[in-house]
Amino acid sequence: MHVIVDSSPGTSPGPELVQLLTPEGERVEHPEYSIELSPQEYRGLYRDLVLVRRVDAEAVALQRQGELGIWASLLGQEAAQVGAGRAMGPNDYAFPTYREHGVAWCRDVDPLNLLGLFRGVNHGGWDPNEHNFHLYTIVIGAQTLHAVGYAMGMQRDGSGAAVLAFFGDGATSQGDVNEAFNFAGVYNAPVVFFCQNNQWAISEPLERQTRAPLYRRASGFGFPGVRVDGNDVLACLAVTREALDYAREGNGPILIEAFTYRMGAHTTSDDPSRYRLQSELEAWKLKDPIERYKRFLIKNSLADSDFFAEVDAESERLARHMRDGCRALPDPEPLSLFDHVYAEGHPLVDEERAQFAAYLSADVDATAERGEG
Ligand SMILES: Cc1ncc(C[n+]2csc(CCOP(=O)(O)OP(=O)(O)O)c2C)c(N)n1
Repeated sequence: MHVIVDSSPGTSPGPELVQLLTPEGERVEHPEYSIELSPQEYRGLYRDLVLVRRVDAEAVALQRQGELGIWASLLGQEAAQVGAGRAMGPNDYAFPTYREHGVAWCRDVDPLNLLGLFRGVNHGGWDPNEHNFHLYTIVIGAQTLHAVGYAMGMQRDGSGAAVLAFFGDGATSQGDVNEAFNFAGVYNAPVVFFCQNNQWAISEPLERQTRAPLYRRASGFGFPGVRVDGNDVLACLAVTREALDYAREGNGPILIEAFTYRMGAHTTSDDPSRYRLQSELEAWKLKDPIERYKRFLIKNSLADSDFFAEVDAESERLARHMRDGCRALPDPEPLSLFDHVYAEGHPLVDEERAQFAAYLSADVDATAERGEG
């Protein structure tokens, strides 16, 4: 028997990696992907990257001060998220995990909403349909199924738009993600699967998830896959734009693997020094998505010191907005728990709401009787 085994574990980027910017900020050409933006658009991407990193840093600090229960940092993944987020058209719809703060930014979700979720005072607080950005999903991989179902609905409605489904490398081991791939392929759903391969699923390294590069998983389900440098915002934008066009034109799903690195802890409850070497982080710091893009802008005279100073000032204003706004977030009204369970209400939920309201008022009376009110 002649057996061909591809045992490449998929842990090194390889020649298939789509790149338009080297880690030194040199613009390079790619035979299949190109990008040409106006100077203002080039500067806009830098602004996004810096402000998104600031949102993240400020949230980590707020968690350390006891203002948030937990936070999942996106440090290192800014380019993947801004590139993908800015590739979306107004009618496209995104399904995030719990780490897509950069995509939320691109969909005009106020970062205070994200803080509310991690503070435990709301479920996200934004209207998904207003931003075409679904609520965060903590259950690993589940949102890929929601995304495919939504895409199938859009297909039937003839909306002409596409869905962008986010997930991590660890999620590719979930049944849900593989079921989503299969349904999307079989029904030719207009969905772009965007996997941020940040090399770690909490403490599990990529080599525990797959023997083959993740982008190649798509071929087994009958659709194309592409691997992009996830720390190169221009490549992520170019590849995602083209993938969304491909899906909108009725060609079916496509998988993008954005090869990147989670530079921070999994969440503020995690200590990565217990399972990975500092030298690995140091190597990835040299590929920092913001530093490389800043070098590109300077080398090509696309931005001057006034521009960088203005972005820094804006970053300070945003940080103040987050600090002040977070502490001022109101506690939720207990009965709001029963809102939005069903689109048009349900007798069982109404009954539960009435029971809980009775319980709350009984509790208040008992407290008053004990003279503690
Ligand atoms: C169904 C399910 N199983 C386990 C968990 C616990 N869990 C939370 S994050 C995580 C790792 C996810 O890794 P990955 O998909 O690579 O995404 P990343 O966190 O690196 O962005 C796990 C196992 C969960 N939230 N949901």
